[in-house]
Amino acid sequence: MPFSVCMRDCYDTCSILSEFKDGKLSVRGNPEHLITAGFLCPKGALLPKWFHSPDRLKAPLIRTGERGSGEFREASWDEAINFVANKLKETIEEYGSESVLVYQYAGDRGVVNYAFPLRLFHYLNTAMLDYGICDRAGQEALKDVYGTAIGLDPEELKKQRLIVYWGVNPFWTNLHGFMLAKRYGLETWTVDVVRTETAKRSHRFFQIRPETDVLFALGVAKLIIENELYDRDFVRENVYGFEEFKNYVKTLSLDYVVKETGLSREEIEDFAFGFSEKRGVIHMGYGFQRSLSGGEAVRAIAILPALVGHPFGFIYDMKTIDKSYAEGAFLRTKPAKRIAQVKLAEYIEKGEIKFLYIYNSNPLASLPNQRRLRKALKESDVFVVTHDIFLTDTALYSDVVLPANTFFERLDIADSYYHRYVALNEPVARLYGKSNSEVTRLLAKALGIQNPHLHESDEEVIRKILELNGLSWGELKRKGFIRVPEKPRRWKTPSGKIEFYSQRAVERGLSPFPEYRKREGKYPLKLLTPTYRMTITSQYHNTHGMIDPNLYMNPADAEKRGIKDGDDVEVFNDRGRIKTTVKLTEDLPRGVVLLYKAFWVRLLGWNANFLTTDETAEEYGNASAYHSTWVEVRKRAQNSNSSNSL
Ligand SMILES: Nc1nc2c(c(=O)[nH]1)N[C@H]1C(S)=C(S)[C@@H](COP(=O)(O)OP(=O)(O)OC[C@H]3O[C@@H](n4cnc5c(=O)[nH]c(N)nc54)[C@H](O)[C@@H]3O)O[C@H]1N2
Ligand SMILES: Nc1nc2c(c(=O)[nH]1)N[C@H]1C(S)=C(S)[C@@H](COP(=O)(O)OP(=O)(O)OC[C@H]3O[C@@H](n4cnc5c(=O)[nH]c(N)nc54)[C@H](O)[C@@H]3O)O[C@H]1N2
Ligand SMILES: [Mo]
Repeated sequence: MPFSVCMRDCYDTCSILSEFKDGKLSVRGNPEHLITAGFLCPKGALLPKWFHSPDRLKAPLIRTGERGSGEFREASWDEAINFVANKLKETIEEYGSESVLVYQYAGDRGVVNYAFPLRLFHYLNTAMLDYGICDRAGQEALKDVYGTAIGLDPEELKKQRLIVYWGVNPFWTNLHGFMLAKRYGLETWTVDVVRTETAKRSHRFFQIRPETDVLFALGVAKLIIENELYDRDFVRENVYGFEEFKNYVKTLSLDYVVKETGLSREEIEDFAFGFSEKRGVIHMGYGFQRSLSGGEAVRAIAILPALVGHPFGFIYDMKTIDKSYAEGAFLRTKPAKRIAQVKLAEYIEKGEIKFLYIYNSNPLASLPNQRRLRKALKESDVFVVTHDIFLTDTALYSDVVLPANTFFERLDIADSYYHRYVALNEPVARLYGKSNSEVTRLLAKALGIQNPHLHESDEEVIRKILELNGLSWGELKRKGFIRVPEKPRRWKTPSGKIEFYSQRAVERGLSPFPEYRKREGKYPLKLLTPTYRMTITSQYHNTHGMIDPNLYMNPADAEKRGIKDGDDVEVFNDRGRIKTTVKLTEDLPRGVVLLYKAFWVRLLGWNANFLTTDETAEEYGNASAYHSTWVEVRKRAQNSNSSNSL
């Protein structure tokens, strides 16, 4: 039975046993893989439906109508590739290589499939993306404190008693991780604004007001320090700036923490006493740091596990192998112009991008401030190529659309940003489209590029990467996965210690200690747009249709506005206006409303990103700030059939 890997942008990176029989694909979780543990999540179980979807693109498309109109004609691969290659050449001749941008992200995590096309763009010295959409603020913040964002190996949880899920919803986003912690018998606590499915399955739930996590963490640190509950020996030897930090939290008023966070004094004390007694570890999510306060929050929370004596007592990111060979930055002869991902619309508006090559991503669903982005694309002369499995919103706005295949149709390997396994993905069947690396090789050929790195086969790249990392191809083929052992490591900060006083933050003009800034918007309600259980960002909406377009709201906020459960409402701010129905729930605190993130606009008529802000956290690498969005909601007359005005 061939081995597959679920290549979705997900913590779990599951090993799958696949079978293709009588023209039908079936899948099951690999029982030998510690994390996958023989079961798939509800989305994973639906992978055959995705693979067999009648919507899959079968032939390349060339735009014939206005951009966004959906008018295309079919073309042969030869014609489409030559068209793209000629346009690429012309753009570089006329505007220079930096006017070309390759935009890719979370579609497929295969080592080759994710990175190989970048070789072409490095070779051509084009502009490259400065990733900021997902986990960037936390990456920078953890570098400030630990010099790295790579934390605990989840298998180490076996030796722990308590895990705190802070701003993460693993029952939906990291199901196998959540089940692992339960299997290991850990006590689980959740810190979230929303009473999520994870919160409901946790031993304790701390319901915090949005963007006040910095204060909660500092309040907990103050109690741990002032009650002498911290690990003195560990702190003395391994922490830089402890005394200064102690003086900093001395001035913090716990009454103020209570007032801002919405947590009671008892809850803050319970957290401090319980966390230090049980020497807790913390899984910090990607979700909660996507706000203007996210970076400071991660810096503050990151201090807590160190106080109780953990050298790397957090879960955030994992890097087990060096994959840089696949990307081939060595092919560049000039340093890259970097374009902040969340600022794509701004660069298009300024006319700095003339050729946009998009793969593995659906920015016309996933980027914030959609109206601005769509307008910029419509009004500019940028030439857009999208390589995708489906006719996404992004594909609709493109000049050329190239059909991609799925990971069931090619060879690849994948690592995980959560656990330490590298897994093998073998081809199972072949239906339609071409892989990202196949298209790259075709483009290189059409451009007359002879450099051998642009013509290497997938297997050659994989074998080279395994060799560079000291891993065995034979073992991988036999078992379907390899555990990459962890090497001893130290903190990569300027002091070589865990920095409670961050020198790196000071260099970026930030305070040496995490700081709280109260944030309010022009509109009264905070809009959260977290992940949805049955989709991966925008994926699967078109293939199994299980989405939830409701606006969730606290009954008290609804009552003030004369809104009842099930009413039609309008949600709006300066950026956009969407129409949907409301569901009332006590799972949300007052002042907070929720829409799930990034469904297909083509299918729904709108998505949450028509409302979200494209402001970025500048000191944190221009990280996205989706959750720093405010809106107002009003009731709509029943049966008003006016459509969404996007
Ligand atoms: N409002 C709001 N918006 C958000 C977020 C949020 O929390 N709130 N979260 C953000 C986060 S964390 C992320 S990571 C981004 C993700 O944003 P995107 O990177 O845009 O992710 P997806 O929507 O999954 O789109 C991936 C696309 O890749 C395609 N694809 C899949 N496999 C392949 C392949 O092998 N080859 C090619 N060429 N294409 C393939 C899929 O069909 C899909 O259209 O969204 C962000 N958007
Ligand atoms: N089912 C499913 N799984 C996924 C994805 C998906 O789309 N669907 N996407 C994948 C991707 S790209 C990513 S990045 C990860 C994201 O994984 P998670 O981080 O688990 O997901 P999110 O839902 O974005 O955010 C988690 C929580 O942050 C909370 N939150 C928001 N603001 C605050 C705040 O100020 N403070 C606190 N404490 N909490 C806050 C939200 O209420 C939400 O419950 O999941 C991956 N896995
Ligand atoms: Mo993400």
